[in-house]
Amino acid sequence: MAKILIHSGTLLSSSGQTLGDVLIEDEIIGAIGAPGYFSEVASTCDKVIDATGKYVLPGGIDVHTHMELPFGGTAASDTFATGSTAAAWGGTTSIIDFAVQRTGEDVHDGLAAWHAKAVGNCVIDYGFHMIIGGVDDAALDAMEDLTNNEGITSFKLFMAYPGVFYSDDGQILRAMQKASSLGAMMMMHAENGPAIDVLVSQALERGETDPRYHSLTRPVEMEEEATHRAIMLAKVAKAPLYIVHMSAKEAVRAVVEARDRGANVFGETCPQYLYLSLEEHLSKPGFEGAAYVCSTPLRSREEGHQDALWQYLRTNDLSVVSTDHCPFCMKDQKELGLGNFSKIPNGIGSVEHRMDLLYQGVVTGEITLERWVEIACTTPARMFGLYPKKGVLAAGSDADVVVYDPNAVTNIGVATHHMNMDHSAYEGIRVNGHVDTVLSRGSVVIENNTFTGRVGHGQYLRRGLSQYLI
Ligand code: DUC
Ligand code: ZN
Ligand code: ZN
Repeated sequence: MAKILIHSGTLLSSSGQTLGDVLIEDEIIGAIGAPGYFSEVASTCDKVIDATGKYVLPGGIDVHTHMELPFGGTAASDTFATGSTAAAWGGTTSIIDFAVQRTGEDVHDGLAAWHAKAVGNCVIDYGFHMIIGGVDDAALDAMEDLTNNEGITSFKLFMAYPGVFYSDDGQILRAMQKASSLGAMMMMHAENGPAIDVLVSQALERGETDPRYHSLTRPVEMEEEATHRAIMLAKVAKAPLYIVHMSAKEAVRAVVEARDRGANVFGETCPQYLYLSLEEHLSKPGFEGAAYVCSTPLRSREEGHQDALWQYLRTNDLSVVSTDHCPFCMKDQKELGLGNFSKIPNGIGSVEHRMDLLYQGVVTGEITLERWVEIACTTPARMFGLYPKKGVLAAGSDADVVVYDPNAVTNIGVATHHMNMDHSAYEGIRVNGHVDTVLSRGSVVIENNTFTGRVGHGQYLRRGLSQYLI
């Protein structure tokens, strides 16, 4: 049996921190002890990692990625191999990607296509949510099969992108009723797509073609209204609801109200909505702002969305931070929207930087160390049926472990990142803190600033039901 000892680190959980040692046996955590507790077995270990002065935490779980997603006439530029490698560099040891059923396609065919992209290509473990792009009787039957037999217990619908992924309210209600009967989680892209399409056409007619119009034609009200409508539909269907990539503080207010009345409604945000803005990034001169086109869009800093999102993270009104990792290169991809912002592929890539960027929230006093672990590791695992296999340092859990050095720094940018992108939304940012060592199911994948993992090591995760539902 292969044994690894990590000793003398500060062990972090969502509820506290303590000095201690972690003994890893093959793929799982065998035991956790006080400092020195395993000193007698240290000589029998295959590897000993000194974590003195460093944090030891569960591997990050990014529950919202889009590897190779076809979008706007192109496809997200990270494969499962490049994207999962980049994730590992950044201390993320599990991803949940979105398999896609487009309108007119069979759900099982869409799922099979996603398995084919991922199998044998991942460095870290991976699971799938299923995008249902055509709610009909067959799709509803498939939701049942996927929940009961395939380990896919969460389904994403879109109130945006008419003609591509969009579901109308009747379809949404039917899917929610099905999810309710299964105990599955509904995930919602909450933006009023048909109304946005009108605003986009009117803007283009006025000659407003620059990237910043992407945000101006997707006003806060379109996210707020759709979020409220989704919550009301979920209430009627008695379904749990997880709103993805929230950027508008008014939309989160709707989640707060639902949670205050006891509803199973959850909100997710992403680093781009915490750090980037309409004024400073999307409005950069010329076509530079295209790098920051994503949906929901970046919001105005003057209106205070970013500060409000940090506050909602502190109060647990927002439960999870994922990346919505959906990378496109500027060359040949974002460039599709030169002269017409509506043709810019939507997405920002940051699967490599989520843990570091959130740790900045600890450094600047926005969140505690414990909350960092909670929103990036533990809650994602519990929310999507991976706990306690993932998301916690505990005997019997998978040995997905990050040793994090708070005294080192990370320079973010194209020259140093491992994502398949020719730009970075965080170019030039210097982060206090650095991913030191990463283990995925007991295998060291990052060490001494070197990748030691293996494409194909990552396994498919069959997930259970969310553990936040009564
Ligand atoms: N938003 C994005 O930014 N990209 C892909 C899909 C989405 O909803
Ligand atoms: Zn979305
Ligand atoms: Zn997404």
